[in-house]
Amino acid sequence: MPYLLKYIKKQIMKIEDAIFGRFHKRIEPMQKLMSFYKCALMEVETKFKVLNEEFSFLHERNPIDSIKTRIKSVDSIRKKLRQRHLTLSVNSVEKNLYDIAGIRIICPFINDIYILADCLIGQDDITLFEKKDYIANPKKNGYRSLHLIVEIPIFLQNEKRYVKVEVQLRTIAMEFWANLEHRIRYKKDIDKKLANELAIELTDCAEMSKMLDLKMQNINKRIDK
Ligand code: 0O2
Repeated sequence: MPYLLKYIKKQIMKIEDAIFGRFHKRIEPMQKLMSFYKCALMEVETKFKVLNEEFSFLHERNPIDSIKTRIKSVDSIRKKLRQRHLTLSVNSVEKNLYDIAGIRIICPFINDIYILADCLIGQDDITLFEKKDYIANPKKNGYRSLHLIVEIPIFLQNEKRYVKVEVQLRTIAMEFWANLEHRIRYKKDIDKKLANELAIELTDCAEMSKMLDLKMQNINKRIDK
């Protein structure tokens, strides 16, 4: 019986994939929605570039080291909808997923993160939807970053659309740590014992990176004085 259930489930997933895949490739609404996310990302990226420019003019240093943007792949969207038992449809994507458009702002110092986040949230065309401060409250594994979900208007030929964008702000040290942790997490054929050992080491590293961030920030403050 479990085999039969598994078989039926697999067949349903195949049908869903075919429908979702087809509708992604051929049907306009999904492509249209994805292009709205791209536009929203451009808007948010520009906002950060403007803030960086102004800050560097005022303080003679850049609060942004680098910016990364990404649009979630259709495969990842499908996976996420399925994990959450949500309908595979364009409406469902727009209504339920807030991280289709993602921008990561990498800063030299922790202070820069909060200054930039406050400046963004304070802009009158931005609506803050969600804020998760994993710097003040790191995850159990040591993960640190400031996450924001914001909504921004994009102006099209005949309409104005509001689009959600996930903003992740972190320091260079946090980015270094998160990239390595991500690599281990998504490595499929890693030995379980080794994975556990590495997870413990990474938690130690998270503590070290936190100390490093604080020390570097302190040095920077003294330079400024
Ligand atoms: P990807 O490929 O980076 O987009 P949600 O995403 O809202 O469904 P959650 O966990 O409530 O789920 O959101 P949260 O906590 O805001 O985390 C979302 C994103 O933050 C993740 O996206 C990662 O990019 C990053 N992140 C969160 N926790 C960790 C962590 O422990 N380690 C690392 N390396 N990154 C983390 P995705 O969708 O997982 O992946």
